[in-house]
Amino acid sequence: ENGIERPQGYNVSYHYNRRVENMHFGRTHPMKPWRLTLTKHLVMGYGLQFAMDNYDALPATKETVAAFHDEDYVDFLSKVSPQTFQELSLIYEDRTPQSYPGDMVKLGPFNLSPSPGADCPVFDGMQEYLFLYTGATMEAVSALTNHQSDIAINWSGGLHHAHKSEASGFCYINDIVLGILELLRCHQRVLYIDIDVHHGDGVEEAFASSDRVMTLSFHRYGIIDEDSKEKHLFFPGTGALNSNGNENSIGNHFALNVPIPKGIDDEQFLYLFEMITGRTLEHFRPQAIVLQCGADSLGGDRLGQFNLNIRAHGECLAFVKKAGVPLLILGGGGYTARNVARAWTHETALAVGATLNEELPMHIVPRPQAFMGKDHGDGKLYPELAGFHKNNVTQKELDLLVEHCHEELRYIQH
Ligand code: VJV
Ligand code: CA
Ligand code: ZN
Repeated sequence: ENGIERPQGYNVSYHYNRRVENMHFGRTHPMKPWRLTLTKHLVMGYGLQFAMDNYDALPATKETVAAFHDEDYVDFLSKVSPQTFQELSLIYEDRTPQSYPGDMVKLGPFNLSPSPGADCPVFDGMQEYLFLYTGATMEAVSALTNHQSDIAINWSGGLHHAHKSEASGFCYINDIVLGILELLRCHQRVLYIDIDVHHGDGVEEAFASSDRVMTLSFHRYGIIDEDSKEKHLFFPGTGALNSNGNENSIGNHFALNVPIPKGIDDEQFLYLFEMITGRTLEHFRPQAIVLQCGADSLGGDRLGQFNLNIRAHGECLAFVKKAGVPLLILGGGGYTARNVARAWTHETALAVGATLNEELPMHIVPRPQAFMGKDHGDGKLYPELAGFHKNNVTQKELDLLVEHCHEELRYIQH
């Protein structure tokens, strides 16, 4: 009942370093590392730590990070601070991208910025945060490849937008790519699944020419607000249905994208997820799976536009777990902190095979206010989150998405 046994014999490990909690991207920046504090409070409040191996993650080394990232970029990341930004910018002037059209934020080298209004600001303690979330992912991969764990969890990881030599969308180091590269040393085929509301562009791009890594992302796609005269695309704007890997390489057909309009509900999302992921598992037959569980696909998220409830989000993990291969579970987006904590606690319970009480263990949680009151979920684990966005998804659209993906999968036969 409280997750203190190991019912199905799954070995689950939890990889975390609480120093990530102290980091601040900026006072009003949507990415709040303290959502990880709230997650820890709920996980421990329910006693789930007794059902897992708990590791204190060490920071990744520069060498580890350079397995994917450009050496100049890694150097810059490990040196830069709000104090040294100006000086270092002069040295790396030629690596500075153009600003977004219409955006006032001044960008610096590698898409980093001294401005607190930027997606990827430079903040105090940044290095420590970056190398810790990456270190936790690498340690989780080690637990899997050493056969110490069947499922390894790092809620501080899952930063899918970072490119080889550029930060993007709150992501600086792509811990997912680094983790997959390491898994490839032991496993012939790795499947990456991404249920964050944003497209997993950095991971897809890194493995676009590989037939040993298949990437599958479900995401909001299209114009953010149809009623506004500004026709901005939902970030990052990639991940169209017909984007299926590098066509001129062996990786052609080894990327799947499921672009979704706003407002999708539980039943519709699970229909897509199970129809497409199920067929992908049959055709690709992965030897290991990485699941990015971005919680910004939940209803009521500050940046997301879906209507998913916590149980439906968790069904994705439960479905993937049934494949029975080594599983790396990562966090990602999630901007309404109390619901991020609820979802990732529920998913930790699914991983260990525990059922949780709907009443939050308020007497044990240090910050119960965060979960109390009508607008904050009334002390419940599974508050109703649907209905924040108008549902623009039709059955015809769902069938079109499934049909395209099934057609793509016919090229894959292992
Ligand atoms: O939409 C964008 C890019 C702009 C240019 C930069 N300005 C700041 C925002 C518009 C076009 N970026 C997205 C990035 C989303 C990243 C999601 C990451 C993940 O969940 O997939 C994985 C962890 C975006 N949407 C909203 C914002 N940026 C945003 C950024 C801010 C902000 C408010 C909204 C940055 C600073 C501050 N407020 C103070
Ligand atoms: Ca996604
Ligand atoms: Zn996201």
